[in-house]
Amino acid sequence: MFESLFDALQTQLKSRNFESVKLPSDFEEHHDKDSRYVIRNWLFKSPEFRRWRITTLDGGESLQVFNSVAYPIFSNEKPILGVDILWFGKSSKLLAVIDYQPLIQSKSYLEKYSSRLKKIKDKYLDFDNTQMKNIYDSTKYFSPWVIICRGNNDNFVKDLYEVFTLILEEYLRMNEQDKKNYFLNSVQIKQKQIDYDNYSIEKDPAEKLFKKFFGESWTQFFIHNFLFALSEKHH
Ligand code: BLA
Repeated sequence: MFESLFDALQTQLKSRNFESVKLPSDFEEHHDKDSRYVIRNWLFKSPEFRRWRITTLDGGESLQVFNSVAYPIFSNEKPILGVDILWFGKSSKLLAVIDYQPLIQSKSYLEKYSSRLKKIKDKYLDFDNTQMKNIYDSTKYFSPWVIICRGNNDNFVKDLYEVFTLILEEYLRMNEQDKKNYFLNSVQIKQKQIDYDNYSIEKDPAEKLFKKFFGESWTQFFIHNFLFALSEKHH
């Protein structure tokens, strides 16, 4: 269902000379025992990005997920790009969350990097929502302009493509244009990215779904070694 988003992202990364990183076959593609759910993963890197991962979960009519996280290298203080887009077939609900996820919450950092989302989002009224339920703490690793959209119609899917590609292009541009740091040094950036992975592992509602489909041990291995690879491994 989100193939067009996936294709747009892959095209952008390939045209910018990102290198594709080979994954263990069990991460490349993994099925539940009835093959009703299939999870696929891709990993890219470049001189500016230490890790750009993409995950899709294909549950046919009942569930479709497109998830991606871009981590700049430790000498680059830019926000993490976070994308979580889900379609729940039974209730016909689409949830799209996209953010330039800030490493710190200082006003000037947010203004400099994350506020670029505002210009994009202002053009698409359906996406003018920043209200989160309480799964995540909206003041930790989310910006005031986080895009959270809950919808269900076709028009929305078309807008989603435009919003996604605009956000992606702006994010890549921001990382190409200004390579100086103004707020954090490499030690701090690294610590913030570790903390992001630990925080995400603690909050991510995906774990519950994965356990249901793929079992406890594969799920633990997958989230600690692929989704949030800097997280502490022992729990
Ligand atoms: C919410 N993400 C969710 C929910 C589920 C998933 C089941 C709750 C849905 C609901 O409230 O209706 C599921 N997330 C997944 C799955 C994957 C996944 C299956 O990552 C597979 C890989 N989540 C992220 C990233 C962001 C993110 C990178 O992984 C950052 C943009 C955000 N997901 C996010 C937020 C919510 C959410 C903020 C809650 C939305 C809200 O509070 O309204």
